[in-house]
Amino acid sequence: MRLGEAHLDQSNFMLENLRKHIVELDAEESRRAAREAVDAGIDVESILSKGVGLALEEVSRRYDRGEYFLSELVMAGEVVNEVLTEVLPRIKKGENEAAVIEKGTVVIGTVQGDLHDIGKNIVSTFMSALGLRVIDLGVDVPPERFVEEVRRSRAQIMGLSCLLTTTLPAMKRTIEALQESGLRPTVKIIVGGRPVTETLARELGADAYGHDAPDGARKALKLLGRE
Ligand code: B12
Repeated sequence: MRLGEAHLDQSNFMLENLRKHIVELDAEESRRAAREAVDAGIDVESILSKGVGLALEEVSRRYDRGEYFLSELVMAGEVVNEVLTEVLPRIKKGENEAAVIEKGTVVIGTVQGDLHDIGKNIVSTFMSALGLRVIDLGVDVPPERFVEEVRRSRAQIMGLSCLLTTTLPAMKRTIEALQESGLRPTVKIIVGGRPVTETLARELGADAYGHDAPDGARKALKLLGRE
């Protein structure tokens, strides 16, 4: 086996280990596995997509099959938040250290009625790492709160996250509220989250769709004309 292959093998093993601990809802072991992966030099994007993302897909399948219940979903969220405390600070200190100049302001949040924030938090971190000033309004954010903060901060971008199909209408209402406020011509809108697609984003009246955090952060820069 060549050196490169051995390294790849070790990376795959570490990511598999991380997935296993997350799916088993073991916070301590998950956190340890995440730290080991970061220390071994596995890039953050891989840890998030092949580790955290795939593990949560498995948790979701078990929930769909009735093997996991809401309490397990809650625990999975908590375990992943633990993992993220190991992983996300490395993005800020990592390759993007030079990008501290603020290139624009983004007001981001999870729309009204929706409490999912893991994905949104990762997107915020990637956007900050690319030099954007990010104002995170949290979860269950009413349309008028988005509008108020966009006006106050003079943000150029509004970012909306939504994980439930039932809260897609809240995403629409938020975009409409921005239109009604008269601010829409000066503010670009980027949307994302599990039920959102490129087509849906267009239908909702957004300017861009990000399928994951790196994509969302890159598209935000593009909206500002600063690729
Ligand atoms: C963890 C979890 C929870 C946790 C959330 C904890 C937290 N702090 O976020 C808790 C327990 C609170 C929860 C509750 C519920 N959940 Co839940 N949950 C999940 C689970 C397992 C993981 C979500 C997640 O964090 N994914 C990982 C992140 C990294 O991915 P992501 O969010 O998609 O984000 C990425 C992209 O989408 C994108 N992105 C996201 N937002 C944005 C925004 C922008 C601007 C951009 C550019 C990109 C972007 O980038 C992110 C990073 O790469 C999913 C299943 C799944 N696989 O998604 C179910 C899931 C979303 N939940 C579901 C359900 C049904 C619920 C409940 C209704 C359950 C209940 N019976 O009460 C409640 C609803 C509560 C509420 N009002 O919101 C369903 C939704 C089904 C549907 N069709 O709508 C899912 C799909 C599970 C399932 N298989 O049924 N949940």
